[in-house]
Amino acid sequence: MNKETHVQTINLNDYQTLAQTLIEPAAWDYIMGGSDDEVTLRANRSAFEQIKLRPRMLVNGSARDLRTTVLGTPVSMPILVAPAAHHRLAHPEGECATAQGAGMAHTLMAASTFSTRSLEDIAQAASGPLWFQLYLYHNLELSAAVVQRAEVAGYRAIVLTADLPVLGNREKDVRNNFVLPSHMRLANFPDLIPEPEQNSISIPFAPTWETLDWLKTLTSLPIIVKGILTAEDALLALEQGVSGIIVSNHGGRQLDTALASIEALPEIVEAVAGRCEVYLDSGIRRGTDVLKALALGARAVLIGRPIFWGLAVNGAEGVQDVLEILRAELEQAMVLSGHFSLETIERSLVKFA
Ligand code: FNR
Ligand code: LAC
Repeated sequence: MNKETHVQTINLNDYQTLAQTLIEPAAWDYIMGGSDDEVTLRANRSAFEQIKLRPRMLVNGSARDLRTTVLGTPVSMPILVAPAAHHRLAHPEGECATAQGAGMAHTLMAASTFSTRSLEDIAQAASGPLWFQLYLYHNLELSAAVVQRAEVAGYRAIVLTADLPVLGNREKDVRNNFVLPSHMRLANFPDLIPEPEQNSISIPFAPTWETLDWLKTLTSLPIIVKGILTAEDALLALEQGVSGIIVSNHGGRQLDTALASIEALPEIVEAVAGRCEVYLDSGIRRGTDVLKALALGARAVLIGRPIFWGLAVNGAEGVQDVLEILRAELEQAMVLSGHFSLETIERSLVKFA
């Protein structure tokens, strides 16, 4: 039960419904929207629904342990906070509240280059581990500086987002003429004079595989590439020595009609063959979705939009609650399918339709 509103928030759908009443309509469209006809946005959900579980019965077990590690960092569950821009659209404390909520759930948050709180403020607010998501912005010197700032501030990995060489065609934002409200800035770049278009959805410049060579000279932190959807690119990422790959279509916000992330996962896991960690995001809304991703070889999943819903409804506590709901659902789904630990979850648990 949500204290202020007395609306029940027992699952992520409830959070979505309530959050919509609390977030400005144009900001809501920005957060929720996908590109073009939103085919991939819908596929991210329908692909999970089409995969069926093959539960095992009468398994002897009791202790349930959802703890795992990501690149050696302990987390309380295989569910992490995806990097996303502009959290202040959902809550005045923005990414600082998110970091608190993730810490209260004892899991990890990836903070976006395009945060509305600075990476240093986020690190100060955080009680849990952090990754820093990198967009190349403005010029390479400024981009190098944010990477180095993130390392100094204690972030544990750099996540290079690969799937945004240009912004996807989000037609809701075009129609709404959506711009970031003027009191919100890209907090990691306080010295940049705001140009009008800089307050619209900020547009980075395109990284390439060579960007990884540049990045490796700048930081000793492990590097993760986010936005991979093919085995071919997973192999190129491995050649570059990445420590992790996030299989993602950016929540259906970039190339429309691209594969659902969960459809792309098996070929990537097969190609990687254990040589780096593989994570997945896009469309995770239920514990059974997490279970399916784990069964298909993801080490952990990340959630994007539901974090905005938790933030809007109840700040840091809302973020914590969204994460705890997913944790409880995952735990129940594991027990119902005969799995008492993450280690026993395997490919045979799922059947593609
Ligand atoms: C994002 N995402 C994103 N990704 C990234 O690497 N850097 C960013 O700044 C952002 N910004 C962003 C803003 C908003 C409003 C959304 C909804 C998403 C993508 C994000 O990391 C993730 O891939 C998707 O959100 C996952 O899909 P779900 O969980 O939202 O379905
Ligand atoms: C987005 C960018 C900023 O998806 O990642 O809106």
